Amino acid sequence: TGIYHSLEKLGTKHEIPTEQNLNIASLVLSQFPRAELADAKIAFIDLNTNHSVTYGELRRSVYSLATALFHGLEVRKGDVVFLLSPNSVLYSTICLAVLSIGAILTTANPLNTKTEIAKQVHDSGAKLAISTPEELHKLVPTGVPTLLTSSSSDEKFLSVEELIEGCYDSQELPHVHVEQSDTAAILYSSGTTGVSKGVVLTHSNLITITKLFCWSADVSASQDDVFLAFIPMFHIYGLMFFGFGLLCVGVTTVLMQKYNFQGMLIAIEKYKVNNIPAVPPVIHALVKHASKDGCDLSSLRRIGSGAAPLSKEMSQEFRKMFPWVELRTGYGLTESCGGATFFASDKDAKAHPEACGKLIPSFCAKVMDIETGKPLPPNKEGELWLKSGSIMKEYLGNTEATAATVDSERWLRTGDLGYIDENGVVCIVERIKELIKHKGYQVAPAELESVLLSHPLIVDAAVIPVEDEETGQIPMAYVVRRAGSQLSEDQVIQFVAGQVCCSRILILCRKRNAAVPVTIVA
Ligand code: 4UW
Repeated sequence: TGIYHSLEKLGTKHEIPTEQNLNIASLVLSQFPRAELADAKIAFIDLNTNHSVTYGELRRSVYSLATALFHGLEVRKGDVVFLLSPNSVLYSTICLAVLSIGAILTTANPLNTKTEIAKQVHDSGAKLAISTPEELHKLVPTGVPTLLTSSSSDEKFLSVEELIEGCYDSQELPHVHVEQSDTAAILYSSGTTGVSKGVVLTHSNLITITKLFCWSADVSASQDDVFLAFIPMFHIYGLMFFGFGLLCVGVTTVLMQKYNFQGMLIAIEKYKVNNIPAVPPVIHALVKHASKDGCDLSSLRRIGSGAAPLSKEMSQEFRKMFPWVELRTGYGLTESCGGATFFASDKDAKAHPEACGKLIPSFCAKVMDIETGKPLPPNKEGELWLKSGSIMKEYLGNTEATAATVDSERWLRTGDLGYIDENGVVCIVERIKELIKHKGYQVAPAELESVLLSHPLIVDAAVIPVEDEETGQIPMAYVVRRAGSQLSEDQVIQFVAGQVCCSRILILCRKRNAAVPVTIVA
């Protein structure tokens, strides 16, 4: 039939709950350690402030915030709440509180510009925003009522911390009927083509992927683990791990607001971190720079790599340098609500440094010939299609893009080229969609092109990826200037920089003969 099934079994312990009346927040909270254990066990530690919260405190904060949002601010089922914050001890509290009352969570990169944020606020139809005081200025122009995460000198704005304090004796969640089929989150991804779109994920999608995560954690994590979180929680990778999945396992997570290499080394040594979900540039940095730093990395037991390809050579070099650390690659998409492949055994992972795992239980795949559209046998390259209970419902308000991405049998076209071998090992060899990945972050060429085209002196623009060892890919723009214009590369770069998130801009420019395109490496 050309359909590949996961060779792993989920087992009764991780069976995906079928009862309709269940929401992701209740599921996660039901997995927390009980009573006194919960008050002793630390869920999160902030690396900057050393502030920590236990599982017991986290539960009480979720109850309090959900109560305040529902009874105090009248946030209702279906209302969209926009969250703009780097990783923090409050992040998962906010997510769980919002989801527990049937409201819909939409998250954004705190580095996004005002323009990008206004677009997402508008597209998602956000009714309420929650922001750090530092990012507040980006939300003010949208006119959306905004809560701050923590109190600031500006007394006009209520804060999440105050709301939690105000409802501190709440003993339970407000009673809101939430069904698994209800929308839970809208995360943004450009998918296979065009600009960023709202990926609509239901409670059922999140519950499915969380149960699958718990299955994978059974072979890769234990309650005594200390995880490090610099993968941002606004992205599906971080949200699944730190927002939901690891809270079900009961580990302690050290939070970094933002990745930096030195900070990571310090955190590992200080907190005896043993498990790090990471992206290829982090593996690259460890291979290139860790030996010079004299930091003690002996506590590390496992590091994950995903969100972008890791080369076979880099994988082998890493293992040579850190023979005591297991390196596990995984592959996923926002549209599949997180990880679709994973290596359950280190022996398998070691034997396939070019691959990104085997299908996670309950996932099926097809490898489709891109010429004929027919499914292919093992070891033949084609577009990877995926099916599972975690596949997104749709792109928000975009039936055309939805139909082009999820077919009538609910197969997701990933836009990734790869093959599956006879043992079920999945290998991604190339990206055939328009998407560019810079440090694991999505960059939509269409978005940069439309920014460039909005410049009065630019008549045409095309953005392509340039391969880069350190960051994966860098977006590069070809720009055609209006005839006779003296527009320089610097001016174009400044223009783009003002409108898109700084991780997506400028490095170099290369001058071409003035008559034809200016080439800008953005
Ligand atoms: N190799 C090659 C890979 C790989 C890859 C992703 O930003 P999105 O939509 O989503 C992600 C999600 C990553 C992720 C989530 C949960 C999880 O457990 C996990 O395990 C490590 C990873 O990145 O981008 C999706 C696109 O990113 C590329 C690929 O093109 C995919 O369609 N990509 N992982 N291991 N390419």
